[in-house]
Parts: sequence; structure tokens; C-alpha cells
Amino acid sequence: PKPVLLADYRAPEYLIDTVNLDIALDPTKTRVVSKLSIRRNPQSKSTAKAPLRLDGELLHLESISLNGKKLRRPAYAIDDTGLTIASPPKEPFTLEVTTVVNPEKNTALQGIYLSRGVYCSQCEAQGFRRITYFLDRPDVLARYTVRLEADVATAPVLLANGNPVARATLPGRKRHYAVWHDPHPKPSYLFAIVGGDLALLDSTFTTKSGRKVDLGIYVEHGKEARAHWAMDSLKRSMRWDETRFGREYDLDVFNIVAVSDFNMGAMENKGLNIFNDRLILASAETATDTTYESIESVVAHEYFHNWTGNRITCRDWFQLCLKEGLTVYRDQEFSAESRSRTVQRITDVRQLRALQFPEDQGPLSHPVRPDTYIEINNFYTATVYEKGAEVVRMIETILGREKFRAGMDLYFERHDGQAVTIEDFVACFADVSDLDFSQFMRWYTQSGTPELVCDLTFDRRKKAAELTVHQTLKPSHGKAKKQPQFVPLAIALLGENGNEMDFTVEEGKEIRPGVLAITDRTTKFRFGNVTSRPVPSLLRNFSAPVNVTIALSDDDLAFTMHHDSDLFNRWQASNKYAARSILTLLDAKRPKPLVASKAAKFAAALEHALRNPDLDDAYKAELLKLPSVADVSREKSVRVDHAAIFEAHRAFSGAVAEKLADTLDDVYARTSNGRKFSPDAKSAGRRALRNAALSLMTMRGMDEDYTRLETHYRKSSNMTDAAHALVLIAGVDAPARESVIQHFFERWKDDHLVIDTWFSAQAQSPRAETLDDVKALCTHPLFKITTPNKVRALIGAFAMGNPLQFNRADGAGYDFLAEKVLAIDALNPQVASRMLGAFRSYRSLEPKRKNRAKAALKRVADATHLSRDCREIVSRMLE
Ligand code: HT7
Ligand code: ZN
Repeated sequence: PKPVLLADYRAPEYLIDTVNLDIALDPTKTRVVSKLSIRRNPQSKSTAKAPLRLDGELLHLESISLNGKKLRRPAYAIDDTGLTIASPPKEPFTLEVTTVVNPEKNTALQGIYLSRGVYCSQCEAQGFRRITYFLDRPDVLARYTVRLEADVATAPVLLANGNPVARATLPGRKRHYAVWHDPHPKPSYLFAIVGGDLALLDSTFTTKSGRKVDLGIYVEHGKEARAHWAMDSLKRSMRWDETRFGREYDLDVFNIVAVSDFNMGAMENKGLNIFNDRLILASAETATDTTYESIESVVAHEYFHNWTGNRITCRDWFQLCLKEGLTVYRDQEFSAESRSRTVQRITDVRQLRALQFPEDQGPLSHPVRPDTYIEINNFYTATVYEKGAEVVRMIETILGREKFRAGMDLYFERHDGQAVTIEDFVACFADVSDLDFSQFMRWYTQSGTPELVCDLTFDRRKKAAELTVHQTLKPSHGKAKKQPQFVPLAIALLGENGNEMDFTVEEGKEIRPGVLAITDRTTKFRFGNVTSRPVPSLLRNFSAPVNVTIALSDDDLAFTMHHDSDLFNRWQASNKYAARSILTLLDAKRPKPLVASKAAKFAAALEHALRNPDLDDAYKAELLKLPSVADVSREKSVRVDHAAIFEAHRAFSGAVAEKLADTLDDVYARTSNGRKFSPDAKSAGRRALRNAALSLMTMRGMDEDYTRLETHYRKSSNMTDAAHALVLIAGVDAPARESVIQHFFERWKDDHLVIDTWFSAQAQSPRAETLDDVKALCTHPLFKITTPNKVRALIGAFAMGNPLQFNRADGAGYDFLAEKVLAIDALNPQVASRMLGAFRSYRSLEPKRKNRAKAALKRVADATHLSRDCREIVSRMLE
């Protein structure tokens, strides 16, 4: 297939003002009658008579008429990707098209499909064309009226976008219908319908200007009680968007529906968000604190799209980060204000480094705003989402909170109701600040993670210091030489007593106090009033998505861990210290004494932090979670050998745990449960700390550690503790391993969400038997290859969450994944191509593993039937 290029963008030749859909739901023959009012686009550049080309895929066309007159071939033509009307009228006209689709056979989960008996739809990015023929592109905004008809017995609930207008039962009382109207013009990707037998949790919300909104969360019968947290999160999000960004909700109803079969997390359809039920349903017994947090942030994310994405949408799919990066930034801010800002920042940066950095350093690297794609579904990436959010955050760092808000206000005022570009967005910040953002735009157009190599010298006599920053950006496909980017580098100099020095910037540009402007390949700064040798605190609060290197001794890192007033950087120092210690063990001639000395020094620094009464539990938990095997592996860009890193990691962690034995015992005892479960941040922080202590203690691998672990599981009164213990015990050869795994299964086998935890725990185990276990679990009666959550829980957890066993030296992990990708691809290309992402860093593996991974990828590439989704990913990997 030919790539789509940003440079080829043209405004549409035709516009569609109104859409009237009549959808008669049926499992195998859903009939869609669509009436479109169409006109020439006055803005279109071409003057010649333009044929009308509508997108359409996997549709059975029954009839087509124009202005009430039936069309016959050759007045129209259809092919695999759409319908063409060669000579449409010059004046506005009405097109009526009847098509039939088959929801039951729809395993790709795009368009209309059935999920455990519930009809639902997924249109982003290009699913609407699987419902009816349409100009399925985001810059065609139309007003929709939808009549939905279905069996009363199987689909008593009928929902669509906008406000309800009418509903009635049809003669015979077997069928009924509902009519919905959405007054806000929207692109087709935001269209949604739901029909099914669902239970409702309802509530209301009154907006700041007094509009009463009916809120509904629809879930499987019997699960209503598990939707309260999502409802609470929704109301808090609605209020937060009013206070922080002045954004109010704009319809009479806001509905959320939870379904079990869903390609991603959730979807922001106007007034009718559809969610993966994993991100709605929670109770103390069934959901972990991490799930509670995810529900809160994803409910907020989808709600925030109402303004950033729906009211103002993307001109074309290249601009995806316009809505996604901005909305992730907004949901991160919401979570930061609902919980601990520092812990939120640590979580977000961990995620960026774990997912986006490897993407940006491997064959799938692409700019935040890509300029070419083959399959747009492949671009819902960590780069577009998470790096996109970092780019927005840098704008805030450069402008400060108030000016940033002024820029956002201007954006909403200027572009409400439009489909716009990144240039339009950034222009709003330039206009409110009079700053020039032209160099900053490179963040959107150049791929790769900038490396800042820093050097700090100190002149005691002159009481001055000099900082030199060299910036490099590695070449990536198509772009050999890249231009330096504008980096806001937040910095402090710590004095002998650990306090921030009150230095002056005598050379180089300071954007705002404590934030330096890095503009060139080499940027120099000179600081005055530096009274003693400073320890630099660089990239505070992770002020830009870059890698920074500077020569710091272990003592400097320990000093930063104790004193830095930026708590993010204290955590950063601790993380760096541990990762670096583990890496030195890899090349050590006499590893044993080295482990002991490295662990002793690091443990002393960590202990100091753990005993600090000013730090909260959630933060201490982050310190205690040492960098993972995957984190340490990323520090090496070539010849990565996961087995060697795993061994070094185990030795170091075990030794740290030994040194900290008393402290960990204290922490574990102090945070013991007994209180009633509450999902609030403080209680979750306490559980996180206790579980982090448990993990570290388990690394020692002594009998008493395994006994403690089993007791932790058996005595757990919530899923956070139970799941944590399950994952740990599944990972070791503890005597109680089998019985705990069996117990968990018996307890939760009837809960399709909780049982995913059981699949994942086994898939992530570093034990040598894991691949065999995973293969066996693929034939388990509760595993279903057509259900994305199951595929992610088992195959995804193995490929993405088990660096040791996926990267087995014999290549069997790679072979397994390749085989599964091919099987999944035949059913659901979107899910299959995401699984291929597990190979994204294969080029940095040591040669044997690298060749085996490459051979597995080649087998995928050689398959005769491969989707466009997988074809694009595998070709980029093998390029
Ligand atoms: N905007 C949505 C992204 C999305 C999606 C969701 C569900 C299924 C398929 C999908 N393709 C794209 C979700 C979001 O980022 O908010
Ligand atoms: Zn989104």
C-alpha cells in the first residue's frame, strides 16, 4: 500500500452538513440507512468538476439514490475501499445509501460489533467507513441524528451521541427504537452507538453556569456497585476542567458504557464514551490501587477530550498529538492535583522512559507529528501520546502557568468548532507571549531523544562555575542531519550544606528563574556567586524529554538523594545510583565483594530517605522500587544480554535487602493493614510502600521471605495486596507457589477481569518454565484469542513484561510471539501489530539474540496474508 503523506493534504472537495442514520441492529444483518446532505466545499482549491469519493470497507450495498432518484451503474461505482459518484450535481444534494454489516463476524472490533451480546461501535480512526459510505476524515464536521432500532429483549438500552429525542416500542412489542440528536458538528470518528441489556448507575452534575447534566455509566448487570469510583472520577474531572481550564460540559447527558471486547482503553465519542470494562469496574476485592488510578485518569482523559479533541478537533490524522498529547498533559495534571504531584511526575517519567524512549531509539521512531503513515492505527504510540504531552508541558515550563492558561484560553476561543493543526495550536502561545516558537516546532517534526552531554567546572577563586551543554540528536531513517532543539533545562546548584545556591547567570540565556535555554549544538553558561564546589541538579522535575549525562560520583548522587529540594531529582539520583551500580557488576572481575560494597553504600543512602519523616509513603515506595531489569537494560544501547543483567540485578537487590533488613522490617510492620480499604492517595501510598518493602525483602530469597510472602497473600483483604503477592510468588520457586496460584484461580475464575491478573502473573514470571506455561495457558478454557484483554494479559504480558524469558537465548520467546502475531492478525490486525512492538529494541540485543529476533520477524514478513497494520510495522523493523 502507498504511504499517506502530510505534504499531500488537500481540503475536502465536498462537505457533509447533516447526517441522518437509521440503524436496525441485528447480530448478522445490521441495516444502515444513511441520508447525507452534501455540498461542494467553497474552500476547495480545485475548480474542475470533482467526482465524489466516499470511503467504505466491508459493506454490503443494498441501494443508493441521489435527490430521491435511484442511482444505477455506471452513475456510481464501488470497490474495496469506497464508492465513487462520477458526476454529482453542482448544487447541494441529498444522498441516501442503504448498507448491511455483520456485527457478529466483526473480530477486528472496528465499526459495529458485538461484545458479550452488546452492540457497540468503534470509529476512531477509520471505523465509520465500516458502518456506511462517508467522507471518513476528521476535517468533515456534520450534525448527526440517529435512529436506533433493536430487539427489546436483547437490547433494551439504546444509546447514541448527543441528547435523547424520542423512544417508542414498535407494533408487536418485539422491537423498539430510540432517536438521538447531537447538536455539535463532529467528525465521523466521534460517532458511536450502543445497544444491549445493561445495568445503569446514574447521577447528575450541575455545571458552573447551572446546566444540569444527567450522568450514566452502563455496565454488565450485577456490576453496578463497581462503577462508583468511575462516577466519582467523572464528576471530579468535570469540576476540575471548569476550574483549571474554564471548560464546561455542553450536552444534557453524558454517558459511559463499559464493554469487554475493546481494542484500546477507552474512546471519547461525543457524549457517549465507550470504555474497556477494565477501566471502569473497581472494588476493593477486585481492583488494585493501580487500576483505581488508571480508572481515574482515563475517565478524566476521555472527558477532557470533549474540549481538546471534540469541540476542537484535528484537521488530519497527522495532527493526532494535537488532541492526544494535549489531553494526556491535561489528565496528568488532573492526577497530579488529585494525588501527589511528585509521585505523579515520577510515574509519568517512568512510563515515558519505559515506552517512549525505546520507541524513539529503535526502528519505529517517528516524530510527535509524523509526516507519513501507511496505517494510521499504528500511530497511536507513546511518542504521539506521552512525548506529545511532554512537549505541551515544555510550553507551560517556558511560559509559566498563567501565560500558558492565556494561550489555552485563546486556543479555545479562536478554534472552537474547527479542525486544526499543530501550527494553529502553537500560534496561540506565541500570540499571548510574543515569543518565537519556530525552533520549538522541531519537537513536533524531528524524531529521536536529544542527548545533552553536560560538563560543569568550578573556579573557587572567581566564585564562578561554567556549564557546557552539547546537544546531539541521532540520525534516523530519512533524516541524517537534525537541527538542535530548544530545550528548557531546569537547574539548581546545591551548596556544601545541600541548599540551593543563589547564583547569577552571567553568560547564556535564562528563560525564567532556574530554567536555562538550550538552543545550539553547544550552549555555554557562566554562573556567578558560586561560593563553594556545587553539585548540579539538572533537568529538575524532568523539564524536557531528553537524556542528560554529567560526571557525578556516587557520593554526589547520595548527596542529591539527601538534599535536593526537587524531590523528583532526589528520586532520579537514587534510580541512577542503583542502575549504575548494577551495570558495574556486569563487567566486574570479582563481582562478590563489589556487590557487597556497592549495595552497602547505596543502602545507606536509601535508608536515610526511608527514615525521613517529611517524605510521604507513596514517595518512599517509589524510592524502594529499584530500577527494573528492563530499566537497567535500557541504560545499555548495544549488546544487551538480559540474562546477565537479571543476575546482576538479583545479586544487587538481594544485597541491598540484606543491608536494609531492619529498616524494611520496620516499614513492613508500620504499614500493616487492618484498616478498612479506601482508594484515596494516602491509603494507596501506604499499601504501595508495604508492597515495595515486601518485593525487596523477597529478593533475598530466604525461607522466611517466602513464608512472609505466602502470609501476605493469605491474609490480604484487598486486590492490591493479593495481586502483588501473586506476582511475586509466581516469580519464585517458593513452596507455596502452586497452591497460591491455584487458590487465586478458584477464587476468581468467574470474574473475567480479575482472572486476567492470574494470566499475567504467570506470564511475567522469570522462571525458566514460563514459556511452556504460557503456551499451555493459551489453550486454557478461559483464554480467548479474540478478546484483546486476554491477549494482552497473557501474550502481551509475556512479550512486554518479561524481559528475561521473552529474550531467551534460544530465541523460543521470539518464535512464540511471531506465531501468535500471525494467528491474531487474521482476526484483529490492530491488536496483532501492537504485539509486534515487543520487538522494537531488537537491534540493540547481543548478536545471537538479535539474529534470532530478526529471523522471527522475517517469518512474519514472509506470511502470505498479512494485514496492512502488521506489514507496516514489520517492514519498518526490518528496514
Ligand atoms: N482516542 C482514542 C484512541 C483510539 C481508540 C480507542 C479504542 C479503540 C480503538 C482506538 N483507536 C484509537 C482513545 C484515547 O486516546 O483517548
Ligand atoms: Zn485520548
